[in-house]
Amino acid sequence: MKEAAAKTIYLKDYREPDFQIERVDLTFKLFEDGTEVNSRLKLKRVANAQSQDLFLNGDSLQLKSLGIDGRLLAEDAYTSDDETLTVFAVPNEFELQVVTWIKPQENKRLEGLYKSSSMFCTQCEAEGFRHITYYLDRPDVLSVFTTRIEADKNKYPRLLSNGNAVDSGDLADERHFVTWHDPFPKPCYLFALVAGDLHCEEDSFTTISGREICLRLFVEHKNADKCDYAIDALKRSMRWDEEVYGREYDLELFMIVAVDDFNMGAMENKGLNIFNSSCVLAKPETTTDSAYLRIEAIVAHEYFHNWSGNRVTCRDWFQLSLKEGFTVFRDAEFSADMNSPTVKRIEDVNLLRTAQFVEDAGPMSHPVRPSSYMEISNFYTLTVYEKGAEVVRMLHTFLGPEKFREGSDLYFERHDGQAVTTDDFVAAMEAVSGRDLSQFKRWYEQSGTPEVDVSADYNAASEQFSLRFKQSCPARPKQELKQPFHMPIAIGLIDAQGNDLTLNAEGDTTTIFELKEAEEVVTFENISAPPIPSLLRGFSAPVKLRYPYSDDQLLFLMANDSDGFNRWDASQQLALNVLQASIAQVQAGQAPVLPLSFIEAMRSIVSNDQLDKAMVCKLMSLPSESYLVEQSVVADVEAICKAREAARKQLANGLQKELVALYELNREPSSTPLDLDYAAMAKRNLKNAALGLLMASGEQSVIKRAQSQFQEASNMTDQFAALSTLVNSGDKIAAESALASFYQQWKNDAQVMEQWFAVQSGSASFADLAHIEALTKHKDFDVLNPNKLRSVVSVFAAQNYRHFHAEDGSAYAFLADKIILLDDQNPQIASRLMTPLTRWRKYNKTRQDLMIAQLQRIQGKQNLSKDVREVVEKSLPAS
Ligand code: B3K
Ligand code: ZN
Repeated sequence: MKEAAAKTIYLKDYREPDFQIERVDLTFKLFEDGTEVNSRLKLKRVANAQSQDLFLNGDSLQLKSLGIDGRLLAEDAYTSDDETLTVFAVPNEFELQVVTWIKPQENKRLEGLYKSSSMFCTQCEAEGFRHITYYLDRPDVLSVFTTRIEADKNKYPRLLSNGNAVDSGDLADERHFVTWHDPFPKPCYLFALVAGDLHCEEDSFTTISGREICLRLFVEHKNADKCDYAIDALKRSMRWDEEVYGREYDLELFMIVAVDDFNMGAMENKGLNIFNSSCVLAKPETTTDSAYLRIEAIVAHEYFHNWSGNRVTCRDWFQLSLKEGFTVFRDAEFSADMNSPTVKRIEDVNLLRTAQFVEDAGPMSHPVRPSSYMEISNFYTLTVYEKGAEVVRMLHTFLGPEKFREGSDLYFERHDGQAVTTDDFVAAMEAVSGRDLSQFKRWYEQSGTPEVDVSADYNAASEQFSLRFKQSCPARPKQELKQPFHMPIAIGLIDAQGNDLTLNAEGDTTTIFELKEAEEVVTFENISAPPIPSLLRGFSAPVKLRYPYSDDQLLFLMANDSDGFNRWDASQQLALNVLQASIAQVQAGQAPVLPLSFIEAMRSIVSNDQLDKAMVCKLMSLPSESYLVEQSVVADVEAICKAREAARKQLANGLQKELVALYELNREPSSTPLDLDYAAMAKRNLKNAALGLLMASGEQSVIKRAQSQFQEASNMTDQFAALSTLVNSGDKIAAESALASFYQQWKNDAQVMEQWFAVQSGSASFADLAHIEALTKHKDFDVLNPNKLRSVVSVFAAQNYRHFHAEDGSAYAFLADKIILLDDQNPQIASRLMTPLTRWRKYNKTRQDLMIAQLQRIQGKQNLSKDVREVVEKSLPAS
């Protein structure tokens, strides 16, 4: 892709395709020096076509021959450049035969067909198929695919593609073939191919209507013992989608393949999901509880796409949130049902606040349905995914579960086999509910995080309690003026004894107020004494809500709110107030001191054995550095790190007795077999949180405790928590010895090694830039493997604030070096690495200048990919 050709694509320019492809027949001949792709497309011109010519997308392809209806085309019948093949004056209906030659072995972009370890695999979303053959590479062209794969029989005994295997056999020269047919019309971004020598773990699932589905998980032979959990999670997902959404699986076979080199988590190709190994492989000795939960969620997410994404797909890539926002909402509800709804909600909101709000306040800010892009890969964002899921959640809140289900049934029924828009999704919800959701649709169109200021007024004489809401939304790039949003605000009122007031005749204690105007008042009648409002329960809208709670009121909410999410939110608000005061103390040159009332509040949390253990973990964890940065106008990195460390130390000292008790109470003998039940996970989590906090005291006794846990652990959760505690202990010798022994034990396990890299890179007390540089030269590091790159470089930039933001700018230059290096090889990953540099506005002038200088250096690179170029251009200050 040449620089000069990069241009902006606009939603307003959307036009239907001139041709549809009724059938695709592909033959892949896989060889060690390249692959021949033979494609036969049955094309039909649509009624209102605008051109006599056919334009097909293609990128880095070597065209070997081109024919129409069996006749080879003369050279003047077509033309091709870097991105398009134009065939002149084609008939209305015809078969196009294209033969291309590609080099998967040299493909480091991990897009199109490429090799990972010894296997061939594909990644086609969003626009990878054009790296395989010439095609109408757009999601609104749906076709029925038949795929024949030919390869060496010994090296590639497994040949997989979408749908069902319909033919297979031997060929000359020790080669063989398998032919696959997928009866469901699909866009080419859902195409997949895998060829390799793989172990197959097989199981089955009986659908609600009694059909037997064959489930197969393919992994490298060395990972044969890491399959069970994902298969189990898949079966749970299949059942849940039947029960909660009435969605049954449609093919006879569902396959997942694990690959080591993958740009993101996983991909929902029809009938043949391809997963990053780290998001599917698991066994107790190597997998932490949080990884188990992540695997469960991702397996479910990709499976759910079979309906929300595959059966009903997107008309164009501006509609990406149609499938992603909806599917994230679906997987979040699934995880909530499988585990703890409150804890899941807390984690999702935390991600939204610490990362999506930041994205929405930065230079890459865009609406859930963007209106333009240069490179669509840059729009697989937290806004499209997570904020998109919040938008679906708000629809769910407005309609209630029954109407929402009716709406989703109608959406699937109306649009099965179609490529549609977010408007179509909302229209289905309008149709079943009779609601007018036109104002609501602003959530898809307007970028930025809305802000809601609330004030209260109590009138004793009339026994009325009023809440005044004012909403606004900051101007964002290309979005100056904002119209008010239509948002659900879940409200409860709590009396002085901590009881919820009944708010209506039905006896509800939470009411949904629908805020629509810029300013509105809601009044509650018959309120005999001033209550404390509990606002935005369950985080009912993705906004920044402000209410002038006193610290005492926050303590009261922490103890009494019947909404678990808001109890946590009150704790976070309180901790934030306390930390902000500590930051100010550091800035004033004083030693930061926590108020006694805060230490006491934490004491009552850690010693409360009535609370859900997972909730205790959440309530006792301080806001992260990233959240403190997000909350600052200009983030003072040193002060934030110092204040947070000092707070942890004071808590560790002040609560030592309780934390030791908590640790002991939640220990299990190491011979106990790993229980993956949520309560058991919460218990381990709480024990390890206690250990981690205790370590902030720096005492030798805690190091000893962590060392024995490290040695005795029989599962990765406990071993890794101990390792992390030691790495962050500040005791270099203890840290290094644990890391060395962990390395010896796990150096042959790629997933564990990623963790080993990450625990170092994220630790400010252990790893400075020199250490990070050494890690990038480690023999187990591979800059072209996205997992390894993320576990060192991204973790360093996102978590190791102190060293990444070193005031000499050395780490900014280090990051820029990596971006420049990767830009030619894997532009999607290079572009993802840009994120920390786009945040320069949050820092002081010295750092701003240093970050901008690196952005300029990146901008100056020859042949910059359009992925990185888009981010650089949008991030640099207007000159
Ligand atoms: N749909 C894929 C993401 C593809 C990203 C392409 N750059 C995974 C998912 O969201 O399920
Ligand atoms: Zn998805």
